[in-house]
Amino acid sequence: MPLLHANFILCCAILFSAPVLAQSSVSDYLQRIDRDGDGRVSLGEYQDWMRYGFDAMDKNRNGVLEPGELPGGRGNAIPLAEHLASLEAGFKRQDRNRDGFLDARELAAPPQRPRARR
Ligand SMILES: [Ca+2]
Ligand SMILES: [Ca+2]
Repeated sequence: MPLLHANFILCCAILFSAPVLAQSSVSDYLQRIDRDGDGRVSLGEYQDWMRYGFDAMDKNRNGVLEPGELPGGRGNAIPLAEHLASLEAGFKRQDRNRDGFLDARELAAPPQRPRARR
């Protein structure tokens, strides 16, 4: 994964995780992501929520973040599929008990650091 992409994901993670730092708002935050209202966040719900950042940056709506659309105006292009794969990796890191869902406690945890690249 290109370093810039990792930074971009981290920025998104920090941006979107900021509201959960206040413990009292965790349930509100979960409810906003939890589309089907089962009290936990599935991978699909997580990706739908987190891709807002991608969509907001994808000015020409072609499903790819080109260098000109990236912070700083340079870097490697990021296809949506690659972004979703990165979100999935992040989701799995947050899913501490590996049940395939994020509960309020897992959602409130600070973003986990990506594992060192091989
Ligand atoms: Ca759900
Ligand atoms: Ca879980």
